Amino acid sequence: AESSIPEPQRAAWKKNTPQEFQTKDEFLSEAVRHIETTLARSLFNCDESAAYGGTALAFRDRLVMEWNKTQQNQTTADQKRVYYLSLEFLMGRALDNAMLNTNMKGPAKDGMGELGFRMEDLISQERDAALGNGGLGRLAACFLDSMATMNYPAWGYALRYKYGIFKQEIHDGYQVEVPDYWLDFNPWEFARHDVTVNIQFYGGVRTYQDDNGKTHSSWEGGEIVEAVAFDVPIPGYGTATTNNMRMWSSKAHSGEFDFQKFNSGDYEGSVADTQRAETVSAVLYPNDNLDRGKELRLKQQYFWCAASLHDIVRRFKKTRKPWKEFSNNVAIQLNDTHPTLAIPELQRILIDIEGLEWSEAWEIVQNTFGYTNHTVMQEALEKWSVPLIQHLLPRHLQIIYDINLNFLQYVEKKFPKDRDMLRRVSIIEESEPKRVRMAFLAVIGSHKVNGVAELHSDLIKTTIFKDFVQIYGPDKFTNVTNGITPRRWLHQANPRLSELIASKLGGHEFLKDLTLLNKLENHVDDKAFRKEFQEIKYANKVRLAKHIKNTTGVSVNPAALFDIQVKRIHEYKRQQLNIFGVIHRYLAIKAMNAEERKKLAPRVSIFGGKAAPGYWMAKTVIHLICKVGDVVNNDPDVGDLLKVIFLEDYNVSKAEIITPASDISEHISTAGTEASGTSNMKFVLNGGLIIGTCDGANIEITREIGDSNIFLFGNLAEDVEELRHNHLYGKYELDDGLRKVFDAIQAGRFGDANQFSALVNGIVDHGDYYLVSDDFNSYCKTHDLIDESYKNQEEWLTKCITSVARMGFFSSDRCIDEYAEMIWNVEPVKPKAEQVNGG
Ligand code: CJB
Repeated sequence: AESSIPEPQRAAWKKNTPQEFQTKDEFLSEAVRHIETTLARSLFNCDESAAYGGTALAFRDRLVMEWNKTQQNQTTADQKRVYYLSLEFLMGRALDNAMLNTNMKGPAKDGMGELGFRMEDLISQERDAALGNGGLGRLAACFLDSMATMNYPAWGYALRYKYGIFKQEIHDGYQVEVPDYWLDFNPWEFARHDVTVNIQFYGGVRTYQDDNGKTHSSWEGGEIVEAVAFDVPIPGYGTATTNNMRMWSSKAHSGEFDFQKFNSGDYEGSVADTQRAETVSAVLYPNDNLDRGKELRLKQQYFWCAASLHDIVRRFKKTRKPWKEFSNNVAIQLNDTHPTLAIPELQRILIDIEGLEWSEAWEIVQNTFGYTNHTVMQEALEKWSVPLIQHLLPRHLQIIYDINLNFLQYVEKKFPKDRDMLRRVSIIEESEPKRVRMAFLAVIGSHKVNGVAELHSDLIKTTIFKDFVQIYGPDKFTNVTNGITPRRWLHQANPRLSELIASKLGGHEFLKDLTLLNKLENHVDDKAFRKEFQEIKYANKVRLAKHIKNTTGVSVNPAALFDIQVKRIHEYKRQQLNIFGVIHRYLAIKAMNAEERKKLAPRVSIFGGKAAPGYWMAKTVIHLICKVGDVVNNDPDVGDLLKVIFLEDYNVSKAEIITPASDISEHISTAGTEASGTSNMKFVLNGGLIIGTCDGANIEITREIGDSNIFLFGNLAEDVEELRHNHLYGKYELDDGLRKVFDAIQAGRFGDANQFSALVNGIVDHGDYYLVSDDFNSYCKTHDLIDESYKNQEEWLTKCITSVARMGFFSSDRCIDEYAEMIWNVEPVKPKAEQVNGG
């Protein structure tokens, strides 16, 4: 390592090591140098985008220097590392985060101010890194922030999609998808053209015997796609630790760019091969909580798993430790089943390439992996067709069959005579075609399986993994309730609130230990504090109102109650319940006289979220929201009493504006369907109250903040099955209020009723799977309660402040400590004293 380098060379390096900027002037000199040279712009054509670029590159340099030191330090420390495999990382923007985490925003802001730029304008030049769909991808991003902040030696492994989640435009009330080509200018990534892995697809398996008569298998032939590493530095907050997110990009293997074709004049043919290789990492699949089983998706999964494992194994081999040490050096967390192929892949590396015995290898595999489940919904559970895997990954299919055989023999011994048990738990579903149940493979190949909130972790043990609790015992299953990073979701999104809290708690320590927020309760009666808290909420609502005006043209009154539901559009999340409730309210207003209207609290109902391009029902819900908005927002009878807004293109950077601006937010999934939810936590942390069902993390939020500070409604998870049954057998009556809403829709009051018939019929005729009718009355009554509550502004404020003070549990730092202790068995590595950031 370092000590092997001769002293004169070390001295020369040391003398020339670039210095990290510490002051405004030093920052500015770096930024201007980048604008002039890297970006080739001058004073005369330095616009906001160039100024953003120069600032970002100056910060990137700084992060890369810290990154280098961190990596070296972690290598020397020789401790166990964590690898977080996620097909989604919803990172959002990086500049503000980098400035805040390095505590250098002030100097940067002043420096750019001298050039005549406002930092907010520069920040908003950046495109979101939107490599994810929703909660699952954002959770991965929060975890990276927490792991770096707490000095865990951890890497994220990602796929470098050329196109992230599509940009949503609304045309005439319909969603239109526009491609998100985000790599145009991405100063945060660092291409590693020297770090490549050849990934094999197709081909066949050759079996042969060695001199001792032992049988071996070897995967041969097929085609090669090259994986190229791109690294993104992940700075921790208030620490020098800068971790790495490694993204894999696909390109044609240099030997594969077909020179035969090229030389024989088939230029187009050879280019087509290149493009086919690049297709692997071209696009993020835009489905949330839905599995579509497409071949290219399977290719993506294997490509990224194989490249990551190769990288991890290569790093381990450098330590020259024996294989039995592997799982003492490496913990791999599978974010959902998307990376499950890493299990047979590691087994293949160990037995086919490294020559280990099956059982020795399998023990290493099980000790290495942990699996996080994020949903119990059937349509989201991945099941790959056996013929497809056979074709693409023939050796892996054999290994999966062998894993299954060993597993079923084990089960058979434990539960002799239970044939049905074997059928139920087999990794192979006996359907036509047969399918590989990836969740079962993930459970069998991991040492721990966790759900993401208490109710959810209980549910997986009684539903989808019930048999596995019998087989392995309950200890294999655990819970890690989700959390969010307070750096982005409080400090960055709501700087004024962060400052106010810091002023009361004597500093920003709470950003690293969120439980310190509980001290805020001492200030709940402090007049000046209350006033400032309220003013901040109002200012955040004004900011959102401006955004609404700019993007939709609709003026909303910031003094109205802001009622927000932003998340992916999904039937189980029940945006339809919300918009039916809005229509119900509209009808009520129309029926009121002037006196009654005066008593009503004005409301703004705000929606946002993307629908998967092929999810027709979700698109219909967006359309209904837009059409209701058109009618309500232009009805002179209504005025300020109700406005309905659909915000286009909800994403992380917009969430930073939206989240601090709620009075109420909606988390209203059918009980038992939302594994956790994380926006619920963001809204409460920012001083908004929530209306919600007894589902996911709402339950634990209630436990923490107290049930008088949350508006819960609706049926419980334990009753859902029976209610569904009742619907199917006609043993229920459509809710009266809902019937009136449907009558209004069917009378064409929001445009062509045919457009919405599937939505209505799904409830009236087709079993109301999400129990909208059963919960409708309770939902509307709870909204009435909210109106009443909001009238008493002092009481409302007390609820908000108390809730913020009690949200400490929901920091993703707490999650990461739980994973580290219960699942990974890893310890932090303290940065070296000479490191700069945050030191
Ligand atoms: N989740 O975002 C997704 N996509 C899926 O395919 C499955 C689950 C969400 O994961 C979040 C993080 O754990 C949860 O908070 C959320 O409830 C769940 O729907």
